[in-house]
Amino acid sequence: MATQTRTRVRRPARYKVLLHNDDYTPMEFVVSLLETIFGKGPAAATQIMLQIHRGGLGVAGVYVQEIAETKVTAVHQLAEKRGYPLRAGVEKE
Ligand code: TYC
Repeated sequence: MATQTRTRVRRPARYKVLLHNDDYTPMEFVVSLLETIFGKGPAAATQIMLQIHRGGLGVAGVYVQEIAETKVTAVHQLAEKRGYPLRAGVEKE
């Protein structure tokens, strides 16, 4: 009888995209980023933005690494274009 090799399925690690609070980025800009880059609806986007505004940090979304890093780049590009100091980063879940 043939030897059977069982290979376990590994789910890809997931990464949180974190947004940081600052004093200069307008609230509406953060809400629009959460809608356009992270696919949140207006209510969820507003909630996340306020959580960041009050708590200093918040999770915009959770993705596999490459997608998470692409989202961070998109945030930085849009913020830079407008001259806002918005910071974003990824953290392994
Ligand atoms: N604190 C900003 C303000 O009062 C709003 C803000 C929210 C900025 C979330 C960044 O990630 C952020 N305009």
